[in-house]
Amino acid sequence: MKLLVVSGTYNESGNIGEMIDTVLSLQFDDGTEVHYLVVDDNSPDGTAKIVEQKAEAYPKRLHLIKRSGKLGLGSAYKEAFQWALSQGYEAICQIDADLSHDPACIPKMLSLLNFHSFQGSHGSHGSKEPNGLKPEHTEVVNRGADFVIGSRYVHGGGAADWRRDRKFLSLCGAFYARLVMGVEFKDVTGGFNMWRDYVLWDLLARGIQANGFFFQLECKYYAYNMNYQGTEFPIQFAERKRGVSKMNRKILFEALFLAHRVTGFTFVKQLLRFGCTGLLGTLTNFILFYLTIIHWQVLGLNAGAVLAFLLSASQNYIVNSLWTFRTVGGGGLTVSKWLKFLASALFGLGINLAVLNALLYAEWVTDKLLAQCFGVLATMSVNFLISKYYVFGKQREKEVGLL
Ligand SMILES: Nc1nc2c(ncn2[C@@H]2O[C@H](COP(=O)(O)OP(=O)(O)OP(=O)(O)O)[C@@H](O)[C@H]2O)c(=O)[nH]1
Ligand SMILES: [Mg+2]
Repeated sequence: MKLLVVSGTYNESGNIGEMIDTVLSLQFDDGTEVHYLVVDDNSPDGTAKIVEQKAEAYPKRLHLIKRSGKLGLGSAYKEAFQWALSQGYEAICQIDADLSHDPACIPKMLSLLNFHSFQGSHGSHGSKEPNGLKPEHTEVVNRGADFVIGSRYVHGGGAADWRRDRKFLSLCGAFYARLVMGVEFKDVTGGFNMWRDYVLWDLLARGIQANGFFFQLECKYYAYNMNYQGTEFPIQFAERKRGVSKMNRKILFEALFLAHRVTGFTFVKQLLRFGCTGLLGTLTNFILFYLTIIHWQVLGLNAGAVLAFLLSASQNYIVNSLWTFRTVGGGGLTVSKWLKFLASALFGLGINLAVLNALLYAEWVTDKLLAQCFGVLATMSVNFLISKYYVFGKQREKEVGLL
């Protein structure tokens, strides 16, 4: 196996020397040959110079791409991936150059990868050749993972020296990305990942839009939706000791938006449709309530209310199934999903009552109508999530163009 470790660098002169020595002295049981590629964006602190000096100590194993200016980590990786594929590397490992990721994990991550060559596209996308490069895949065998994610949030992983607020923010970010993008990995924002070459062929052919921090999420999202097998390997993330972080608030807010854009705003569209369906259901409920109890007087108060609830919730189930959560190849109407939906509606009613009473009891809100607004909001949010992820299943939403 030919392995290329890749780092983007911007002002990492305090770290890059140690990174190079550590990566290039890694030992592999299976005789894997490891090379290291640094993509430097004309760092003012002379990072590239250090790499050039080191190159003499590691002939043909240390590579450098020098770019004209700070073009973003994502764009650096895109260039690195193209170069790696053109050189015939079979496994490519992304790692930050600030010593936050421990290179000692690389051999273990590599052992989780699928070692067999692979022909053509694995998923729903054609394996077009990025920029005229030619893949030489021979066999169709798949054992082990197609990509490995260095994960802080699986058992054994962590970020011990992170401040509590940073940890909280990162966890929220990971949760948000999972929620919106529907990718079943615990750590989607991390930058320590390993890929088999054929996955990168497909990713580059598909086209990755992000040039910055969001690149990490976008790659995982597409690879997941192409049905490639990803696995998480526990890593300990260490706070950088030297150099300055390039992370800032703008990048974070941008990522919040990009998570939606990359999925074709599916989450927002579903939320809006769920809301409209709920309003329609409420109207049905009122009409039934009025007809059976007040107009025709065929049912008592409770019986009428229960019937109105059952019929309007069933209507919601049908509309949500055929419209809100209509997914590619999605399952259609079934009794079991209908029962699950009714149960979640009942659960929602419980939440509504709990929030309403808690707010009034604690006197956080004195106006009953306002308290009920919060109650309905909480109910809708919970019901939406239960519907999306439980009742209608964890469908892999086939990216943009779903709705
Ligand atoms: N080539 C290139 N590399 C970059 C760029 N921005 C960041 N990097 C590198 O990407 C890696 C991760 O960046 P960091 O600044 O450490 O970002 P972070 O890990 O999210 O944040 P901290 O660990 O808190 O610093 C490091 O190796 C950086 O040098 C860029 O614009 N171009
Ligand atoms: Mg870092």
